[in-house]
Amino acid sequence: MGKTIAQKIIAAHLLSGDMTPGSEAALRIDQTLTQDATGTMAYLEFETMGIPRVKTELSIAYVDHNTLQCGFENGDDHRYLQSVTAKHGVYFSRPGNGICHQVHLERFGKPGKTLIGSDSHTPTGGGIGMLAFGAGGLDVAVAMGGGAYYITMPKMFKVNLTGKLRPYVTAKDVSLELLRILSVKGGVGAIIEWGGEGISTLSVPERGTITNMGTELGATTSIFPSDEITRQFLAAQGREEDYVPLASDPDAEYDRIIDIDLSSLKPMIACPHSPDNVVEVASLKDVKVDQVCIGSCTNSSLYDMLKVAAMLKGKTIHPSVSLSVSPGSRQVLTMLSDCGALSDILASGARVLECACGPCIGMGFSPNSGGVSLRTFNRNFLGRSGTKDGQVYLVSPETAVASALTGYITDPTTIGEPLNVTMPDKFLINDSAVLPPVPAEEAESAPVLRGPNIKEFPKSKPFTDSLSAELVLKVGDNITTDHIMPAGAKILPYRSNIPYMSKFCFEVCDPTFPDRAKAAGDGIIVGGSNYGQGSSREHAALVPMYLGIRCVIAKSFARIHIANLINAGILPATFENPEDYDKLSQGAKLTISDIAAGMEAGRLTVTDDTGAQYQVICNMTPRQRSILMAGGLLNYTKEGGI
Ligand code: MIC
Ligand code: SF4
Repeated sequence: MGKTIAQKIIAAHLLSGDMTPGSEAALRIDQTLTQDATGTMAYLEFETMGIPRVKTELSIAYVDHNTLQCGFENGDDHRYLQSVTAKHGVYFSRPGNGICHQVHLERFGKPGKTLIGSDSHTPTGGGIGMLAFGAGGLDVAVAMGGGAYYITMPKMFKVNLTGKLRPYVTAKDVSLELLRILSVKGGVGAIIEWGGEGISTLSVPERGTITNMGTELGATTSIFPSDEITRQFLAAQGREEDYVPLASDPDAEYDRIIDIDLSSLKPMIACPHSPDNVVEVASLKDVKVDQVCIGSCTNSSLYDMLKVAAMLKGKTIHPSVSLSVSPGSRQVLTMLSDCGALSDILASGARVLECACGPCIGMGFSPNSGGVSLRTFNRNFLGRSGTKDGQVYLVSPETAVASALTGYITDPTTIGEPLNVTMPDKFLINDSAVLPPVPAEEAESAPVLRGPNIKEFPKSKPFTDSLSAELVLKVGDNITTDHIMPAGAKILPYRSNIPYMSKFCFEVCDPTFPDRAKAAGDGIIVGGSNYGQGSSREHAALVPMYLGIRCVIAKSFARIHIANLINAGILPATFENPEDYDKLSQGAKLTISDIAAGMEAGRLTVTDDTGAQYQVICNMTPRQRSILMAGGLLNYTKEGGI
């Protein structure tokens, strides 16, 4: 049987395990990336491992999330990151150089290579034919140290594209259409490969938009072939030598094939508060808009920005709309400026923000109370914008500009002549904001600069054979990591300070949770399906662990979050009978006995204070069981586990 693209890359990087769906495969990782909000923790973990120099082909740390610097915290973290990376052989992309995924696509991504990143949108690299996974910081630290990255072998889905996008219909609309078809759970346990004759009409940045949003489907990752379009992009970035062709075999088999005809697509929009709440833009034409934000790792490429500039040229935005534009990288911003397009954006009345995540993660530009905000981003979870009752919609840059001009949600296909924007033959290359590490011979004496914001990594407890704990919180379906551990300007600066962050854990669902969890001692959380979707932030596991949570029982889990729970020493289990979810009430005292034997059998019995019993499933590999029994990956690693 022939192989899919992902299967070929996995086969070439397989260290142990096998490639049957559902079994555990250990992969050799060629490249790692971190961003600052998850990176401080990842490098603290790397330091604890005591490995002097990274063992990957390339490891790089980006600073793109926490760039506001409202107090000493961000600045201190940046200095820590710059110094710790220099010492250990990691490149450092300075604040302002751009959003990790955009810069990585431009300057470092290589077809056929494996990449893990401490950010859930790392699969953006699939746009250039990389097999790229989002992971928790600890998994990235282990990979930097030369350890394997473990995945549960996914199923293979193929999206077959035919036709060609009509003017003003975009790659973002393709992503939103797939979210409408599959939902935020539809990609769980699968790698999504994009193919069909339609892909030859999509540039690398457009492919990056699509692989970026595969994360919102819950997919393990997404990938495009590496073809002539990829070669041209790499050549324009001055690195044609990184090109290798990659395609699936003609007889490769897929578990599911989805056909999308690009020519028949319409502009789509995701309504509050979930990326899969998708309808046609035209159906919302009477909705008044307060704010429009263009940027994020989904839609901040030069190609996107040139289209935005062309649509804004000679026009003024509607007086009741506030428009922000955040170019994805310094390369994008400089090229916009050199060709005059930046002036067209500025002249329209837009506010140009730094090349960073910015409003996407609630770092400034929060909407007004109850405000309608159209964003070209990938997530519109409740409260993420920083305004609790903000109404955030996800759209393409074209829909964003059309709406900023009219003041109402506007289908861009109704507003003008087709745009004539093309990709440049040569990008402007200036990597001066990427600092190389110090040479190995100077590393030992290189200082690591730690400010007071860097607090100790919290300690987790090993499991004994039985656990008695209170069910401290019961939540519903699709709980995101933004519910568990919110981000935003108020909390993000404390990503290296777990005790402080813990005050905000589950703030959106129940602000009394931190105090109640602490008072309970050992605690259990019960969740619905797709618990922990969204971000890769391991804080959504480390903080509950710090607050005493020992086990989460849910109907199902998101991929990265379940790995983070295990790494933090929290036992994840699923209901054998999903109806049992309704029988458990918050406040119940639960006992789980025979933990070691139950884990080995993959099934545990939970008894509540009335004596009623519930079966829960915990299918784990021997490695995962040992990590849990040791109380988390760091303890396990210290005990010699890798
Ligand atoms: C996000 O988009 O939610 C983030 C912020 O980039 C996160 C990482 C984090 O929480 O630091 C992600 O997607 O993994
Ligand atoms: Fe940054 Fe937003 Fe992308 Fe996350 S989704 S990496 S916050 S731009």
